[in-house]
Amino acid sequence: MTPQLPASAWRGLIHRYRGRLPVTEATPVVTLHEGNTPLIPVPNFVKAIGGDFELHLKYEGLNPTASFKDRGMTLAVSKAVERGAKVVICASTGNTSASAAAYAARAGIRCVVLLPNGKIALGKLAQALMYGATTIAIQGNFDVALRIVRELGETGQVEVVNSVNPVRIEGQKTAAFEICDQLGRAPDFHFLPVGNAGNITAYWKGFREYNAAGIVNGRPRMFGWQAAGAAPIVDGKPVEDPHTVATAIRIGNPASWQGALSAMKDSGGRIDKVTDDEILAAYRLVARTEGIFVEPACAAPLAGLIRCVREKAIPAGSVITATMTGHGLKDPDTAMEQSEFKPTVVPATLEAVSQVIGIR
Ligand code: AN7
Repeated sequence: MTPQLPASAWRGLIHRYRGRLPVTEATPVVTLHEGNTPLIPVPNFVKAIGGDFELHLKYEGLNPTASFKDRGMTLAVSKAVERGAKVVICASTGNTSASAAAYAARAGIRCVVLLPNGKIALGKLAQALMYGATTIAIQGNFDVALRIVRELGETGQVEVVNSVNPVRIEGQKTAAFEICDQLGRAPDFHFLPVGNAGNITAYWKGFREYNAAGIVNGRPRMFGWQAAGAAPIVDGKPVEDPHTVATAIRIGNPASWQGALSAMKDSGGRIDKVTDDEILAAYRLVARTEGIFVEPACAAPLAGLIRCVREKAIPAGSVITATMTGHGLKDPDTAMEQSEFKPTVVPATLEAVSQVIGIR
């Protein structure tokens, strides 16, 4: 039975933005009611970094599989099912595989994921396994995995749901729509992490479309951030052996390289890199000042913003948005390392506990 819901009920982003997405009445909508994530102002963080602007974080970690990938995946799996696909496949640094596995489970089709062995955050691996994906760890990095997946796609026997599938970009652009809807305007700047570069391509498309439709007047300058050890776009050449603590963006040869460059050039933006130390400092700071726990990749744009403040590159009073692409719980190992937890073990008495807290 189809549940009767009030018209205002959130039913996922295909339902909300149907007119701007490549779907028809014939498309079977595979949804976990993704999207509609909060846009949270973070004044404590801005104060801590010495900024004099507004910053709002688009907390994409609150999607059903805890990353922004669900936006592209609801559409990619819906279109795959519409075409009669029985198997979806992707290469992934973790979040795409978690999302593909969930939406395939929802659709009742098979999912195969190729992951770089040993370089996947624990939570993401747990997700692929729990959702029942055929999980293959390859002895190579993401870029190699994606090459194999593309070759498998050419056999016509599997549907590739990486962002080389243009439908993924269409779904992901809805985050830019939501930001404008939530802010009542377009931001002056949008900051986000860059790995395979699908998301920066998607956001720029979304911001342009909303502006062209007259829903908002302006468009933001797009500021994308790579990790220093995996910064092919900044360095101007593919990175053979990328490395960074932010495993989500450990990518040496991004598929949407050109899309990222267009977003940067057309918006008057910037694509730059930050070190792992800068990433980790921002990762801790946003958690402690705002209670917002993100995975390390999300801290790349925050570290980038700290850099911009130092360079006085942001005009006073600017309205800035930044995408927090994935939830902090995805990567508990890095969180435990970074918080340097050394338990204070005490006798189980009021006195002993009071003494540690410093009250009496
Ligand atoms: C948390 O899951 O590429 O620049 O295979 O998981 O669109 O690639 C993940 C990418 C940023 C970079 N933040 O986005 C994958 C994968 C998080 C991510 C990115 C990813 P793109």
